[in-house]
Amino acid sequence: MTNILFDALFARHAQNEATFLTLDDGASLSYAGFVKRVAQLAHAIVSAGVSPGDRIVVQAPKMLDTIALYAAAVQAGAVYLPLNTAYTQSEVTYFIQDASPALIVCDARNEDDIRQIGDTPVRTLAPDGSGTLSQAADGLPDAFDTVPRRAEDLAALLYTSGTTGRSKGAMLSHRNLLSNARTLTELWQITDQDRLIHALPIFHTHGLFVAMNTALLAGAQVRFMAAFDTGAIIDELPKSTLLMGVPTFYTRLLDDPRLTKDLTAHMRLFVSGSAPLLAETHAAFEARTGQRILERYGMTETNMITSNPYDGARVAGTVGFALPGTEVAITENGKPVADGEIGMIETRGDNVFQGYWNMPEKTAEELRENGFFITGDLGVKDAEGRVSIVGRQKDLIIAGGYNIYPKELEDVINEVDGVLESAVFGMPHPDFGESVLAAVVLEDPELTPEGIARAVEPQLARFKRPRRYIVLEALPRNTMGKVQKNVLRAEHA
Ligand code: MLC
Ligand code: AMP
Repeated sequence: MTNILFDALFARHAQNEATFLTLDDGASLSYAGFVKRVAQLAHAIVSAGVSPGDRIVVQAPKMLDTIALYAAAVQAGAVYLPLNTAYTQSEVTYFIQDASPALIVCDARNEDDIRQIGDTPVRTLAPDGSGTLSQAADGLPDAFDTVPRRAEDLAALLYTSGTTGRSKGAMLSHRNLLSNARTLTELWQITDQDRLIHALPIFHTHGLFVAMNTALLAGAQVRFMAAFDTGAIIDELPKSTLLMGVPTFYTRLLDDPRLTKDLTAHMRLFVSGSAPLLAETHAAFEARTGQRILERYGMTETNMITSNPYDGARVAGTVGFALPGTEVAITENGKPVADGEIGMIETRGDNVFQGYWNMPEKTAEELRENGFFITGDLGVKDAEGRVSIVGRQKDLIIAGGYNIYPKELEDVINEVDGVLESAVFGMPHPDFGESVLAAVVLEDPELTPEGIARAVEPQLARFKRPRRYIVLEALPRNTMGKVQKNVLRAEHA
C-alpha cells in the first residue's frame, strides 16, 4: 500500500531544486526544501500525539508552515481540517466538539481562547516562526516514513455550513483530491513553466485544493501571498502566468487603472470560481486586458464539477462542461430533464466526497445510492452539454466567495433577548457580489439594531454579520406561513 496523494503531490519533488513558494518578504523555498520541512512537521505532529486517521484542526495564518502542515498531515496519514481564520471561539468550539481532533494548531495570538475550548493538545503557528509547532519542528529529522493510506481513506475534512444551520464536515478521500487535481492540471495545461499568483485563503477548497494541489502536481512556482491585496497582484502580474480567484478579485482588479493589456501580457490563464462571475465582469475584463476569464464551478463536497474549456469558447455566464471523469445530470424529482430545461444539478465521479462526518442521515439526503450528489444548485444544460447555473434551491448567500447560510444567522439572532424572529437575506453588493441583511421583529421595542449587532458579535465571524438590520412589524409570509425572502429583497433593494 502507498499514499497516492502524498506521492503525487509531494514525495516526487524530494529532489526537485526548482522554486516552489515565494513569500511576501521575497524569501523563496525550493520543492526539495519544502518536502524536508514537511517531514519535520510530520515528526512534530506525531510527537504531539497524532496517529493515522486522527483529525488535526488548523486555524492558522497563511504562511509556509501552514501549507507544509497540510502536507505533513497527509504524510502522517492524518486528516487535515482547516478552519476560516475569521471564526470566533464559539464557532471553533462546534468544529472541535464535532470532529474530536487529536491536535489543534492555531494562531499563536489565539492560543488562550483555543485552550479554553477543551483539553485537546494545542500547538501554535506565528508568521515570525515563533509558534510552538514551528519551534518543535525545527530540530527534527528532515525525512519521515510516509504512512500508507488506501485511496478511499480520508485526507481532509472541510466543514461547509448547512441549510439546517449546523455545519457539516465533508469527508474527502485521497482519491477525491488527487483525481480532481489531475483532471484540472491537465485541462488547464498547468506545467512547471507556470507561476501562480496565490492570494486565496488556504482553508477552503478553492485556495487549498484547486490552486495548491494543481500547482504541486505540476511542479509550478507559487507566489504565495498572505492576504489578498490588489496592488500586490498588479505588481506580480507581469512575472506570472496564472491567477485563480473569486469574482471579487476580478472586480477589484478592474477598479484599478493599472490593469491593462500590457500588464497582463505575460499571463496565460485567469480562473474564476466559488461564486457567479457576472457576464459584465467577464466582458469588461476582456475589453481591458484581452484575456477571457475561465469560469469553473464546484463545491466543497464535490471538488470541481465543470469548467469552461481551455481551448474553445469560454462563454460568459456559463460554467462550461462536466470535467472529464465527472458526470453532471440536471434533474427534477431525481429524473433527468430535457436539454434546455432547468433542474437540480447533480454530479457523480471520483470527485464526489465520502459523506458527512458523523451525519449518516444528512449524507443519505444529499448523496444518492447510485453515487450522484445533489448540489442544491439549479442549472440548465444545452445540447452540447454546456452548463449554466441559474439559481440555488438552497437558501445561501455567497459574499466574496464565502458561503453564508441564513439559517445559521437566524438561529443566532433569534436567541438575542428582545428579538421575536428574524429573516436573513442577501442583496446585490458591488464588491462582494452579495451582502447580508437581516429583517427582525422585536419583542422588546427598546432593542436597537446596534444592540442586536453587539449581541451576535461573539457568535459570528465578521464576514457573516449582517451589514444592516431592518426592524419590521411582521415578516412577509405566504399562505403556507413561509417567509417570503423575495419580497424582502424587492422591498429593500
Ligand atoms: C471580508 N469581509 C467580508 C468578506 N471578506 N465580508 C463579506 N464577505 C466576504 N467575503 C469583511 C471583513 O469581515 C471586514 O469586515 C471587511 O470585509 C474587510 O475585511 P478584509 O479582510 O480587509 O477583506 P479582504 O481582505 O479585502 O477580503 C476580501 C476577499 C476575501 C474577497 C479577498 O473575502 C477572500 O479571500 N475571499 C475568498 C473566499 C474563498 O476562498 N472562497 C472559496 C470557497 S471554496 P469589518 O466588519 O471588519 O469591516 C468554494 C468552492 C469553489 O466555494 O467552487 O471554489
Ligand atoms: P462551498 O460550499 O463553499 O464549497 O460553495 C459551493 C457553492 O458555491 C456551489 O454550490 C455554488 O452555489 C457556488 N459556486 C461555486 N462556483 C460557482 C460558479 N462558478 N458560479 C456560481 N456559483 C458557484
